[in-house]
Amino acid sequence: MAGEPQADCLFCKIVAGEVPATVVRETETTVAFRDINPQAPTHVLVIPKAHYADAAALAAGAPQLAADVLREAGQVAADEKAEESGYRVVFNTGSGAGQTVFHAHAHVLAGRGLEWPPG
Ligand code: DGP
Repeated sequence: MAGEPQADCLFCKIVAGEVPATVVRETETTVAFRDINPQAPTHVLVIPKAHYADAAALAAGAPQLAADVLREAGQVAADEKAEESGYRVVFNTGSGAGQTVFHAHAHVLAGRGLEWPPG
């Protein structure tokens, strides 16, 4: 069922504390933790605690939760002092766009120059 934890989902396991992660922020509905393979000096993932496969499913199924994730992405950027220099929030959606973990997550990237268009 939409939003229910999935036994085979890595990020559900992080939410449950079954897989360790370097958590930088947590709310009632979201967790933010450092990416295991950082692509920038700041690379934090913000996830909803509830399981939705990707950003589109999250936005369609739980719009307030999608807003919570976006708000927390902004808070991570503020905590990392990235507001002035700028930062990027990315939702890879679908394997063709590079999504490898099918639990919705926002990448918050900062701390270096970020090219546009992205690769
Ligand atoms: P994506 O490719 O957009 O699905 O991003 C998945 C990200 O998750 C990727 O940047 C690497 C990160 N990741 C994968 N496994 C783990 C893990 O066990 N712990 C943490 N902290 N990050 C992980």
